[in-house]
Amino acid sequence: MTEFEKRLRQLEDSYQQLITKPNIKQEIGNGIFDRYQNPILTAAHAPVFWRYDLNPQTNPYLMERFGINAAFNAGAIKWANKYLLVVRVEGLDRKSFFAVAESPNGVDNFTFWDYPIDLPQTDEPDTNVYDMRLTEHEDGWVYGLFCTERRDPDAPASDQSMAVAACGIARTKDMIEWERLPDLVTNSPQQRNVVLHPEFVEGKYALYTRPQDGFISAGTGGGIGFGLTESMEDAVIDEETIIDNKNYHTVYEAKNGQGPTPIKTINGWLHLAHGVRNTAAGLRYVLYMFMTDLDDLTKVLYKPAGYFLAPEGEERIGDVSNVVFSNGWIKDNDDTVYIYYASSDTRMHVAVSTVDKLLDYVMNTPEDGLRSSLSVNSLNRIIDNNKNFLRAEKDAVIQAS
Ligand code: M1P
Repeated sequence: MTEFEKRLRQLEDSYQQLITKPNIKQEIGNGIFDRYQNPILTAAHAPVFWRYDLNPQTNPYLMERFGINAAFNAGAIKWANKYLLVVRVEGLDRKSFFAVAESPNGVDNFTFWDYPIDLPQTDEPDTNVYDMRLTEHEDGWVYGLFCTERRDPDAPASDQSMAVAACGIARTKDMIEWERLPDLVTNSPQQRNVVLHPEFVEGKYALYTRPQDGFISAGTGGGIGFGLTESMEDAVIDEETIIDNKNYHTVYEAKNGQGPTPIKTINGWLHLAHGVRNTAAGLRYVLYMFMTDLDDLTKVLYKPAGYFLAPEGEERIGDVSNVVFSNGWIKDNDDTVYIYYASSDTRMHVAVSTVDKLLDYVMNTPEDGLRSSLSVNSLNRIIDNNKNFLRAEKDAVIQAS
């Protein structure tokens, strides 16, 4: 066996081991969701035939020709009985693109399809694309809304980081061929984290937006907005209503953004979102939840205090540390909810819950009183109730004996 063949075998063996490794639930969760032990997707999940030229004539050292840096921020959909993620795959060159990975069970064995998505361009080509949210709309299309980023045309030559973020729109009927539509037009100079609602509202398409003044800083924008457009073929939102604002001394103090498409339940629409605050160690991204009214999508009915899921252990470390981000979840036929989240802009994980558990969490967790003493009141109510309950239980045992 040649050195080339030996190395190729090693690469293929380690890839096979990785993609077939069973994922196991972590012990003792918080009762709301279960985390799993292994990330479900990493840069190393990129197929060997993406990263290497396998021809010994043209690549005698079998060296990497197209390195992958990260696999994160994935949209999600159940499709033909498979759990599909439309993953933000980032090459060593920092450009990200979309690629579909599928799993038979939603928690492990994720493998990438042979080719990344061939995303058509508009007249103004994207420099970078990322964070696709998938929505199966009642009009029959699957829409993928994502961030398209281009250099700010007003940036001076001395500044090579100023960018403009906008909402790109593509749609498909088979998850393979994608039709590109014009970018969303709003009154905000920049948009990220735009998500399409799955149902028509007043006969129009409804979108969750995230207006922002600058590329990183939300400035006067930053809340989760809501707006309507007549068409997705020429999507224009004239008026954005902020339905969930950033707020002083909360986990969404600096900015926030809608996560995946909300899930419809008998009690209301369940939303997963990310909240950002600034710290001495940099920005910290966590996930939080809230519920909106079935009839009035701009009305928030419940919003538990604080975060739903925050970076833990190794999740805290990566290219952009101290970040969790989610733009995909799947509600299965049996009401299991697979929450796909990325850690530190590096890798993908899954947390598993159910619609019932998420409803219980959202409807029964105390809301943020926005002051320490009100947080103490919430805690005291729980302690009082527990003491009363335990005393009553003890009394009942004494009486029975
Ligand atoms: O680096 C953390 C996240 O930053 C951005 O999110 P937001 O628009 O809310 O600031 C996005 O670039 C996202 O992809 C990234 O994970």
